[in-house]
Amino acid sequence: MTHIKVKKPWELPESHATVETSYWSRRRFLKSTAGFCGGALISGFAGKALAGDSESRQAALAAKLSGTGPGPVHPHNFVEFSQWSAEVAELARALDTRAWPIQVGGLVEKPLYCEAEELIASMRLEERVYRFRCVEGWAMVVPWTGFPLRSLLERVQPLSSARFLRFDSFYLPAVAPAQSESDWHGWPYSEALTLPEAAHDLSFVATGAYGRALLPEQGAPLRLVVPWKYATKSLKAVTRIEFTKHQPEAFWQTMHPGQVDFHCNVNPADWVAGWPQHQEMMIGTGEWRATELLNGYGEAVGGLYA
Ligand SMILES: Nc1nc2c(c(=O)[nH]1)N[C@H]1C(S)=C(S)[C@@H](COP(=O)(O)O)O[C@H]1N2
Ligand SMILES: [Mo]
Repeated sequence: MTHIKVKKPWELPESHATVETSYWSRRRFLKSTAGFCGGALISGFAGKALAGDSESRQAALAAKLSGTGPGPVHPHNFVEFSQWSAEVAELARALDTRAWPIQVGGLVEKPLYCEAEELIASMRLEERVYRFRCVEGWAMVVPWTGFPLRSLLERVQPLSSARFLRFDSFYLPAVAPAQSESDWHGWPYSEALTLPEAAHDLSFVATGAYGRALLPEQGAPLRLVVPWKYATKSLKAVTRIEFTKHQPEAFWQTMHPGQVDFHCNVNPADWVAGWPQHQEMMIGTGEWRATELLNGYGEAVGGLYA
């Protein structure tokens, strides 16, 4: 029998992907926008910038741009390593992602504990070309490799009492400088989804991008990718997934109480911790455009919030 691949309405052609050299350099973004997710707000700027005072924002921007340090211009947001995006890549290379433990438990029939490599080898990998949008206002289109989160759900079989999933990244203060330097005790970086969100076809676990395995700074060996939500939800270096009955606290929600909502669904009407979200800049082309509700995935996921 011939197999006919039916195109999903949310599928983007690979030709829409951000040009790979622009993905890595992100130069145009660094020159033109200030930080939020890079974590400048973790430090002293926090209170003031949140109050929406533009002088503090300018200061946060200046600090972010001057903080490029000796690292390659290859910026990533990964606050466990540094609040300065440009030095993340170099610092993150200290993370040994081999023999990476993955634990999936809580309210499930069949808890799972194995190494990431084993899990990846047991999954059918596919490519997904997704829009990716950070609260800082930059956007890109990334060709990820990985597997649908849903296939992991099928494997562990959530109990009927499970309503949420909490995703934890690692806690390795000897390797990730910010985890030992910061006196803030909310580590590990964690995020959460509702069970229906996690079971949605679009929710994805990435193992690679642009046809290559993820590097540590990209969240190797496994990262979450939830394209209709701000990138804060796309947690890097997942090591634990816990199915829970009650809504878990997420990293940025704890950092900015009352100013970052649980869902973090992309919405042009939002102000996230004082940052307007009506516009976004495309990495690579530098084009500014209007933010789309649910990052353009409204048709696919709108039903989750109806
Ligand atoms: N563990 C962890 N995951 C994380 C973050 C982080 O600081 N730590 N930052 C988030 C934010 S705010 C963004 S914008 C993206 C950045 O992903 P990229 O560097 O692959 O573009 O990762 C997300 N996942
Ligand atoms: Mo972000």
